[in-house]
Parts: sequence; structure tokens; C-alpha cells
Amino acid sequence: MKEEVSSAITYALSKGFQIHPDAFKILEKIDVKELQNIIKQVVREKAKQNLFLINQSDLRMFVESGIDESVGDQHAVLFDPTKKVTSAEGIDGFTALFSDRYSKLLRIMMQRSQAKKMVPIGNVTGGKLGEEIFVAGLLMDRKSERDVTKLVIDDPSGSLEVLVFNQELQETANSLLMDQFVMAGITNGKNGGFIAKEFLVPDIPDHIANRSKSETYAVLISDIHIGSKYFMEKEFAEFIAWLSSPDPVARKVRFLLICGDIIDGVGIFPNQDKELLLTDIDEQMAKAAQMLDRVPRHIKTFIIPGNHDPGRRALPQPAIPEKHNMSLWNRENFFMMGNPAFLDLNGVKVLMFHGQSLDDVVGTTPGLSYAQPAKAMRALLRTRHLSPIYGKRTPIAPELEDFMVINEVPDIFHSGHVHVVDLDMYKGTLIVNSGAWQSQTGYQASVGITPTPGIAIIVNLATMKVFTKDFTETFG
Ligand code: D5M
Ligand code: FE
Ligand code: ZN
Repeated sequence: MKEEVSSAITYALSKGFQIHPDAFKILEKIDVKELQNIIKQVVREKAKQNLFLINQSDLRMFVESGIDESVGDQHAVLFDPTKKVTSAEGIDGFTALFSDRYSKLLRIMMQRSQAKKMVPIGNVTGGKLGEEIFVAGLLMDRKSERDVTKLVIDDPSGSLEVLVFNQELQETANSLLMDQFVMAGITNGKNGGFIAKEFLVPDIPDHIANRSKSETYAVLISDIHIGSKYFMEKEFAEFIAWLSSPDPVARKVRFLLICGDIIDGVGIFPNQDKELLLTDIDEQMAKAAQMLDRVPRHIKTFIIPGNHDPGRRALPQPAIPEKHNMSLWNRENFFMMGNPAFLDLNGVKVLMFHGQSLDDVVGTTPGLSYAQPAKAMRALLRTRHLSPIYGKRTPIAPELEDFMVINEVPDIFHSGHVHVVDLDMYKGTLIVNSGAWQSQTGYQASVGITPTPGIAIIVNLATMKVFTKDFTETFG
């Protein structure tokens, strides 16, 4: 008998359990690396039910042939920026980026009836308009003076100042994100100038989300921050162990989505070294690989980088470079992708974006806060762009194409970064901010961010029902 098998049996016996002879045969077939973990899970589950005999059926699900084949696990990576990023340099790069943003979003906007009355800005500036017309472009400037808000909108033909007097419309104007695409209905003012009558944003249409034919669960997490002093290792290990537990929900999990900040990194912010347990990124990555290696082979795991992970910082980010995590890259059930990424899971379309721009959205929009990141994510869906604001905290690369435009409407929009779990449903799209596995840092305390760490988000892809599982409870 293998040493691991006899030690697993000894463990069960020491807890007062008996093992049915048929169960022995199955123990021999289980992956030895998982055995200790599995036997502990089985012992804990059965003890809860006051049953002290381990039989064949308790273990069958852990051998390869015991995986329920009726739970579908079809996937396709529909977009990954890793091989597309080029980073053109200088002003030219940004001109190209903004011009591509404009044309992609114009295409989306052309589906609106108002687009029929759209006029290029270059044709507007001189003359009298007569009736209300529409202009569309990127919001380049916004100023408020006494009772008037002034917006500057650019399209490739020119630049136009639009005046907003109506109070309700001023609120809409203030909720727009800088550099976002906007369409404005305008008329001539009495004293010259152009008065805004209405604003239209690209937005997503009301839709019915795609569903999985089989009852398959996806688990959504982010911001593990391995290497940080504040990384909640016990809770995270408990979560990973749950994935191979007999829990009926865990048995139907086929996808694990990790939305960035896998490790805490090194030199990400000043004096970070004082908050690190592991001070080398390769040590941190090795620890990540060691912990994630316990994800069972039948769960497809999709990983995108965040601002703490190795590789380029500017958006869009390529996948975490292979040299930092060979063992993760080499796992057949692991998929290393860039940020953002777009996936098809059993027909359900999932947009993954770490969420760097949420800092700028929360910071510049009246009424938004870190306590409700899903509201800020809603604002991104309305702009049909993942990171519109240029020149604030979020670094954006001068690509020739704007890969941050939300071209296709997602069924699930998954982000992290803010470390607060928040769920929302917007026009048929499930919005998930999946929290963190790091307790509150000094910085977060100083700016009033109260994280909700240690929680996994679980989505039933057949019904789009979503629930949370709190792994901090086990430890009180
Ligand atoms: O970011 C976690 C959250 O905290 C995110 O909203 C940014 C904010 N944060 C955390 N540390 C800093 C520093 N040092 N400067 C500015 N903002 C910060 P995360 O990406 O996990 O660090
Ligand atoms: Fe983070
Ligand atoms: Zn982050």
C-alpha cells in the first residue's frame, strides 16, 4: 500500500471512522497529492452528519471517472489582448487610440434613431441650426461656472463647446466620464453658442442573458495578494480545498475565474516592502502556483493580471509573463490571459477586467463610492468602455486600436481591484465585483476603504442565479 494511502487511513481511523473494504480500492486510485486533503474533507462532512463509516460512494467522485460528465465545461477565449498589444509611442499613438475609440463607439451609436440627425462638428460651428441636431464625440473638457456647465466635445472634424443650463441635464453632464463617447442634441442659443437639449450615451441594450444548458457553476474571485502580510492564507486554502469537497455545489463547479492581483508584487507603491511577507515576485509566484495547484483538474481556471502582478502595468495588459510562472502556464486546465479578456463559458459571455479604472470613476463621479463598486461598473457599461478617463491614476498604453471598448454585450461583467464584494443586475447583465483575500491594509484604512475579504462568488450558469460563500466564518 502506498504511504499516502495508509496515512490517509490512519487519519480517518484516528477520528473514529471505519472504512468499508470497497472504499480501499478507490483510495488507491485517487491522486496521492490530493488524498490527505480529500480524506479531511470527507471526515469533516460525514462527522457533521454523525455518520462514521466511509464507503465507496463517499470517494467515487474524487477519481477521474467519478466526475459528472453531464455538467458541461465548454469554453472559448473570444478576446485576449496578450498577442495584440504593440504600444505605439508618443502623441501619434494617442491620436490613433482616440480616433479608434471614436469610430468603434460611433458604430454602436449609429443604431439609435437620433443618429439620423447627426451632423459632423466641423459643419456645425459656423451657421444657424434651425431645428435640434445631434453631434457626437469624446468629452474633452467640462467646466461649471455659476449656473452653466460647459462641455467640449471633439469629433474628427472639429471641437464644439456645448452649454448646459437645465439643472437635471447638468446632473447628467456631471455623471459623464471624461474622454467618454457622448451624443448631444443641441439648438442655437439666443446669444450665440449651442445649448444642450439632451445627452445620449452608448449604453448596453436590455437583453436576456445567454444560459448554459447544463447546471454548471462558475466561481469568481480576485485580488488574492499572495506575498502580502495581509494575505488571508488560511481562508484561501480553505476555499481551494472546498473546490474538491463533496459539497453538491462544489461538485458542479467547472470554471474558476481569477480577476487579477494574484500576488502583491514588489515596489507597487512606496514603502510596500514593510507590508510584505515574501519580498521577491518569483517567491510570491511560486507560492501562488503551489496553492493553485490544488485546484482539481476538472475545473478550468482563467487568470488575468491586475496592477500588482508581473508584466506591463498600462492597459490593456498582456498575460502574466510565462517566465514568472511556468508551472501555472503548463497546467492543462489553466488559461493565462491578458486584462481585459472576453470568454464564452457554455454559451455565457463573460467579460473579465481587473478594474484599475474604477478608482478614477469613483474619484470623479458625484454619488459613487468604494462601498458600491458595482455602481461604478454600471457606469463603465453605460460608456461601453472599460477605462475611458485618460491622464488620472489609470495608466493607458497608446495602442493603435482601443481594446478597452466594450464591443460585445457581456452576460457577466466581472471585476475586482476595489476589494469589496458587490453584485448588481443591469439590463440583463450580471455585474460582479468579487472582493479580495487580503484584509484591510494601512493605506485602505487611511482612505476609508473597508474590504470584504474571504468571500467567493458562485454563479449558476444555467439560471444566472448568484450567491456568495464566506470562508471567514470557519475561523470565527
Ligand atoms: O487596490 C485596492 C484598492 O485600494 C483600490 O481601490 C486602490 C486602492 N489603493 C490601495 N493602495 C493604494 C495606494 N498606495 N495608492 C492609491 N490607491 C491605493 P490594489 O490594486 O489591490 O492595491
Ligand atoms: Fe487588489
Ligand atoms: Zn488592484
